[in-house]
Amino acid sequence: MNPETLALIATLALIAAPDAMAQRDAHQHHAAPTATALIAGQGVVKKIDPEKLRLTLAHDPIEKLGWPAMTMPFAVTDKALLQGLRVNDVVRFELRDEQTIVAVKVVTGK
Ligand SMILES: [Cu+2]
Repeated sequence: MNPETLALIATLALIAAPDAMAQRDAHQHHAAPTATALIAGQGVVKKIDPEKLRLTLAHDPIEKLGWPAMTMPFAVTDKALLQGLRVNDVVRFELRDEQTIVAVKVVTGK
């Protein structure tokens, strides 16, 4: 190997090293959203309150949260999520931060 090649390899190593660190950083950043990942659940609509942006559900157990089945009010991020819902509809929903519904879908209705 001639000195020029060695110099090139040394330069490449210097360029590559910070890059590898940046990749590790990126992975740490990827880990953060896991804490706020959405949690899916299923339940029956008990009460709809568009004024207060609230939806009361009798939800099935939510294993990820260690919750038993219960009836409780949830906040909804948008009034539009409540449109078309009726009491006794069976819905699937997605929760953010354990109390805020960000998505609702009717599975069956009566
Ligand atoms: Cu609950």
